[in-house]
Amino acid sequence: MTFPHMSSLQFARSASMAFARVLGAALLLAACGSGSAPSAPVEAPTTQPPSTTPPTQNPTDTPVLTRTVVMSGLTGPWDIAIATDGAMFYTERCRGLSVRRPDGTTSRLFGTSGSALVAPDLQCEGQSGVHGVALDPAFASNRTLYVYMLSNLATSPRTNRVVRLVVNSGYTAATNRTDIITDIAFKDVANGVGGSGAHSGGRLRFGPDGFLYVTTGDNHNPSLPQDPQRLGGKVLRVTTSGAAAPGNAPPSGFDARIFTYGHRNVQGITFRPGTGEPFTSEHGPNHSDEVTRLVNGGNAGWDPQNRPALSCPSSYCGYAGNATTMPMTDVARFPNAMPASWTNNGASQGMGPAVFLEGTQWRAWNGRLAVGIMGGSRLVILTLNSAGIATAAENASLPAVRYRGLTLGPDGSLYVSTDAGEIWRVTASSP
Ligand SMILES: [Ca+2]
Repeated sequence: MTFPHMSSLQFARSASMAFARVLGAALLLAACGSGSAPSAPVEAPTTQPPSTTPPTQNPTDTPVLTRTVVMSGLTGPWDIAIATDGAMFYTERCRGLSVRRPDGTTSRLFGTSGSALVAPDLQCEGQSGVHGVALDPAFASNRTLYVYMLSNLATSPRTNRVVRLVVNSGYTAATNRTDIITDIAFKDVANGVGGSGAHSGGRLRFGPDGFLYVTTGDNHNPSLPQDPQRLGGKVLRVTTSGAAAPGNAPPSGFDARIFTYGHRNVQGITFRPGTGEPFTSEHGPNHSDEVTRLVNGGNAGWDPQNRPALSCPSSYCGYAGNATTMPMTDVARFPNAMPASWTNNGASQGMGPAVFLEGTQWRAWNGRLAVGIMGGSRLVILTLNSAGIATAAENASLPAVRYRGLTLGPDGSLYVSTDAGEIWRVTASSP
């Protein structure tokens, strides 16, 4: 499906985005205090620089966005999870899990040296390391959360795993590490299409059904997405102990933890308000970033193997073709594949995370899907019809950065992590 590429309205928004960027930069400079140029990012995160971008005027139905830089100077922030008391957990890909308490102070809870609980097995390699974080639905009472990480506890190959932790009441310590999934495929060695550590997926989210959804990637491994037993190129749905959730309906012979398969590299998963349907977002190769509405047991249609007409390094055809010869959703091979909800106009811009916006403060965007684009440096707001197909797309008036993580907080605000080392809070209000 296609959309008009840039309407006059979008053009006006682009102009206002540029203005907001300049204004945001000016405010950040002002926040440095001395009037000198901002210093380079430092290891230790800073908190609460008072750099809030004032609202800009928008059309009546579009919410006014107010962006506050909550943290800066982080090292590769990846994902965010927020407790009801306002404590904000965040991961940094090569460091681990940290928390920013409601008073603004921080602690490193889990990961490399200096963390309250050190994980000597933690690896940071290529795109991989510490990725998703999700709070247990009963976090307020059981203090339990989940982290996705690359580990060397298994070797040849190493694996991505999901680790369960318990955090104390003061948010100063993590204990009771339990590895609940230990066998998620990892690209251990480079091959003809790229270095090790590629395509590890790694987003964690609880669904409204109370089960944990885990997204994985194809590792540049041609057979992985359609493999019934290995866990790469999948969405898993498990209990808080990592067991297959009841009701998973993959085809016969599949690992029972698999909810959907045939994925390339799923970077986001979120659940539609009202229906609870899971939607994923994933990178395209050199075309077709995809948003997909998941169906239990469904095939997402990615199969980068056995394409004799293409020249495929290391037998991986994922980069060898085009939208016709190497489609993200191959309905010729898999007629019942789940269709794409949106393909980013056929482009590949490094689609990252996705989250549904919810709450009347989001005005016309209430119930719409926010999708972070990394290479494309924008946040897209999709309107979906009842069949889950996008009928409109617009860019939010926010700075052009690589959007790595998106989380809706309990306060209804959108929290964003960026590859520039920042975490923002974006609040919505009426014009
Ligand atoms: Ca697909």
